[in-house]
Formats: sequence, structure tokens, C-alpha cells
Amino acid sequence: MGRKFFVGGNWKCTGTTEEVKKIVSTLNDAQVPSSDVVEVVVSPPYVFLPLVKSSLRPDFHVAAQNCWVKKGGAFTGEVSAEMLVNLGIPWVILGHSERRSLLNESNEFVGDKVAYALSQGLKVIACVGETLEQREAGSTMEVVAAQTKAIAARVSNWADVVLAYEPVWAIGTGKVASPAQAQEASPSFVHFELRKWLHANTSPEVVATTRIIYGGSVNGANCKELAAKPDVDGFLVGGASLKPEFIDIIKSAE
Ligand code: G2H
Repeated sequence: MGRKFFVGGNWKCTGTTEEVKKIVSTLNDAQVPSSDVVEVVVSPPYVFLPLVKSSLRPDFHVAAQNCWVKKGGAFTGEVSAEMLVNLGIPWVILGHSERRSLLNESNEFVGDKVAYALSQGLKVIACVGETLEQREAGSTMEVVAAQTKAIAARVSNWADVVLAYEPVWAIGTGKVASPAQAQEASPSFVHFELRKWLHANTSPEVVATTRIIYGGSVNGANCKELAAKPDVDGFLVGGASLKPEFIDIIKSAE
């Protein structure tokens, strides 16, 4: 079974109601490959989820950018997985490096979040990735494997998980991982290595079906070449997902 190409748009903490309406209108008017070919999920800030959900074309889906680690309750400022389900939001991004680094989310905490979100029926875009210091120290795979292991230790059903490899040094910097860094025949490349890690630690079905997408300064100009790599099953796009070039990135699925 082939893995359907996945394109996520992470709008991060940006936007006004008017800007959000404009982005949705651009997406709604776009000619893109069918949902048999590409799965498109956009992730606005929490406050815009109902607006985007109600106005976005039905073949595109919506993700929250985070959710709480367990059942809701006395957790001021948090949003629970149950609330997202109640709103009809099918996806959530968890473990983004901005939350890992700025809010000190540990591998275990992210793993717990992934497990809880899945248990409530959400689908999860789970992010992993190394910092520049870690890459330069030669510990990329060690870091990425530890992050993935904390998820795998808590998750048995990977059907609703998309793994996003986002090297921290490539996020919002304009320094995209070269296609060679994201995937090459050599086993030293991270997507290939991650699939190998899944092979050693999960089941043949998980290895064959889990999508490993790339994030970090993906744009309309570099998406085609990245998309052509066999272990790059799609993208998580930040800055460029707010612009019309997001359509070109969706089209790179073909
Ligand atoms: C990585 C990515 C989206 P950008 O954070 O998750 O952002 O494409 O702006 O580097």
C-alpha cells in the first residue's frame, strides 16, 4: 500500500480574522490534486479553529497546534483533546520544537500527549528533530530516535500518526535541509534512518504505512525536489503555508 502524500500548514501564532479569511479563500479557490493523491491539513491558532473549520473546503482538514496531556479540568490556559473532538477538529500537532524548547516539553511529556490524543480519537502530527548543536555533535539520530522512542513506548496503533522530521536549525531560517540531507541513498540520512528505526522497533505494517514528512523552510521553490525523495512523504510547512505558494507545495504531491 502506498503512503498518501501529506501536506500540513502550521500557521503558528499568527493571523487576524481578516487574514485567516483571506488564506481560507485562497485555499478554497485553488485547483489541487485530488484527496486520493494528497491529504491537506491546516493548523490555525486555537481561536480561529471554528472559523476555519466552518469555512474551509471539505477536502482539506484542520489541526490544532497543541492540546493538553490528559483529560481537561483545572488546567488554566490549556485546551483538551476532548474539546478538539467536540469541535470536530480531527488532527493535532504535538511535540513541535518550539514547544519542546520554549516550553520545556520533554520527550516523555510529548509521548504522553500523543498517546492521550490518540486515545480520544484525534490524529496526530508528531514532531521530532535535532538542534544545530546536536547535529554538529553528530547526535542527530540519537536525539531523533529518543524522541521517537518516547512516542513508540506509549503508542501501539500508528495508523493515526504522521511523523514530522523538523531539524530545528532549518525552521524559519530559510536553511532548508538539502534533499540530500533529508533523504539520500546513503543510510546516514534522517528519513531513511527513521524508517529503519521504525523497522527495528515497530511492525512491518507501521514501517510500510507511517508517513514521515519533512518540515523546515519548505517553500514553493524547494518542495518539488524534496518531494521526489522516496522517504519524504510530505511536508509540515510554516511560513510558506500563509502564502499562495502553499498551493504549489500541495501540488508537489503529483
Ligand atoms: C517548522 C515549519 C513548520 P517553517 O516549524 O512546522 O516552519 O516552514 O517556517 O520553517
